[in-house]
Amino acid sequence: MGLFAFLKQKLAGVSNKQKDKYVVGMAKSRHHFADRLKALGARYREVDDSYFEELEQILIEADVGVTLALDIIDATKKEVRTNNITDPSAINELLVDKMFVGYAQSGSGIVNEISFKQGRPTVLLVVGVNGVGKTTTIAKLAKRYQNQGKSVLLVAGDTFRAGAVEQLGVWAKRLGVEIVTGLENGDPSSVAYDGIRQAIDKKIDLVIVDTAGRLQTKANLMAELAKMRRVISKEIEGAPDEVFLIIDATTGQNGVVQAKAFAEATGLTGIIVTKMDGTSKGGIILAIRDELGIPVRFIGLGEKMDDLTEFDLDQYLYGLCLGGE
Ligand SMILES: Nc1nc2c(ncn2[C@@H]2O[C@H](COP(=O)(O)OP(=O)(O)OP(=O)(O)O)[C@@H](O)[C@H]2O)c(=O)[nH]1
Ligand SMILES: [Mg+2]
Repeated sequence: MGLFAFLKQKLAGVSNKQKDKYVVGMAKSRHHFADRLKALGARYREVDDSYFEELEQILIEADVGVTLALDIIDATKKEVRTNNITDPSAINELLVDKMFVGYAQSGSGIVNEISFKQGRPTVLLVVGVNGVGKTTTIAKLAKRYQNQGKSVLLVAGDTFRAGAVEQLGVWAKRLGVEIVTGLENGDPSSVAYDGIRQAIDKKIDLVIVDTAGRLQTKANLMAELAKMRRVISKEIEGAPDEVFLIIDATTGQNGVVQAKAFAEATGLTGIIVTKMDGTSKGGIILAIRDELGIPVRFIGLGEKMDDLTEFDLDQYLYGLCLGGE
């Protein structure tokens, strides 16, 4: 069975509401990627070198990363030669298959949901460059775990940007969760400390620590994150249990550069890719997996509270390649 038929069959049991999240959210990426693949297949009767060059271009423009694009093309070419395939539409399917084989192998066994610690608060630290969607994603996560019956406390660790504390405060109020704030321009580590102490006292299940956006090249700001981490681990051994990097899908390959720097400074247990709905370059997820090996745990597919969903490779593929069919 071909990959497309396989995917359709595999997702038959997934609710339309869930599938639609990917189908709607990834429309831009799909138009850019799947529609171009189809058009390419229609233009060529038989494949030749220029066909593969165009194929490579489509992959690179979908932001899967140059190294991965070349690997995928090589693997596809090999199989085309070995099996004497000449029909371009069969090759498209083969290409998509090759794109995902690597991800499926390296990504198996990953649990997306936060795993909760018993008998103490579970701590999640959220980091990333400016404006990527950290605070919004924190609100979305708070809602998700609140719905699962967990008590949540938010820590307003962005003491730097004017209005940041209020922004988180509005979400806390709307969701009805607790929030711990500090002084504007105060030390974010001391707010983190206060938050953790309160969470322990109140036996909170999940503490989510917001942080100010920072460029990964600013050494002093990266050191500040490392300090927050240390302060948290002094209060709760082993915490933070999760450190999520938020990457804006529209930033493309720079997201990979950001991830490398943040991983070095704070360690990362997961990545959330936001604004997938606003980009035509949905291949970024594959580039992240290929170059970093850090799991993408959730993706943001819109600005609303429910527009955060667990990352699922099959549904992602469906949204990227098939959803409109
Ligand atoms: N379309 C879309 N917009 C999003 C998504 N996630 C966040 N946004 C928007 O991105 C903008 C920035 O979001 P914030 O949550 O303030 O980003 P931040 O990383 O906390 O920003 P700083 O604290 O200033 O670094 C807001 O307008 C959000 O509504 C998403 O998945 N899709
Ligand atoms: Mg913020």
